[in-house]
Amino acid sequence: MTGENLGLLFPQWQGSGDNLSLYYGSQLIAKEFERVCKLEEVAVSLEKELCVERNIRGYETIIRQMVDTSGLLNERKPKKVLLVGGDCGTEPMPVSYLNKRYDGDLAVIWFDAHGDLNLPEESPSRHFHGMPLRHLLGEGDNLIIEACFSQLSPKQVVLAGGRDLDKAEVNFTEKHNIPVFSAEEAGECDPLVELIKRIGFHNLYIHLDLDVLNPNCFPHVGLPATGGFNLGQLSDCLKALAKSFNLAGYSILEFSPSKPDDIKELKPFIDFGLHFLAE
Ligand SMILES: [Mn+2]
Repeated sequence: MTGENLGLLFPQWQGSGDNLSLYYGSQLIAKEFERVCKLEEVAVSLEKELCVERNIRGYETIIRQMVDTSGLLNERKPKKVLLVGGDCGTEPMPVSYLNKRYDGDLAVIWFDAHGDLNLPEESPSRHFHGMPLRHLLGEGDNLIIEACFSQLSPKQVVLAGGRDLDKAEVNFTEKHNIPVFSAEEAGECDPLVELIKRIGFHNLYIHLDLDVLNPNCFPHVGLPATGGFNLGQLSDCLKALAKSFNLAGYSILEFSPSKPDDIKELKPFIDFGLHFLAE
């Protein structure tokens, strides 16, 4: 790993409300990376009692952990970021940092069964992991938006494998023309590559919430949703994207194991991350 690439372990689980296995899942993934390279860890609270403030569960902890991540990014100023989470609420700092660093020339592919596009006041669960993309797009809680390094515009965002979106999220994607590719439509990602080329982006952020995978082949997530990518298809897809663009950021999130062995299907996605960091 060169000095300009940052591997970040951010085991935040508070965005899921109460799923501490996301914490342990991130540590398991990190262990695989750390056979090869060092990751920087953002310290997170393990206190189970979380208050709802400003319509977000665990708000105070989440914002504190966000500020710590921001400090780390400011200090290291990486050119590339690998993010090992944790819940999807770990994304605002790494994505907004890279978007600023690449001056808006960054397409963000959101591989996720969910939209992560809720506003705090619209979220039935108040769980922040359903809200990070909306905040990255500049809507939601003011203090979180202000903590971000930059804002995305809707034309930078593509949802891949999204199939369990709330009504308000569907309305938002339609209003802003955010494309939503099903696993079938994405295939091995040629249509995604073509779309991003057509818009003219050179740099890419790949958000990988493991619930984008079909639970028949990978059920070890907090919020499984019927359908989705199979393992080989997703792995081919990531490779096709990385071959066509400069990969600036990559995350692996929401691994919720019930036993350590559950990690074995993740090998292609960990190898992909190792390759990314080594370049
Ligand atoms: Mn998600």
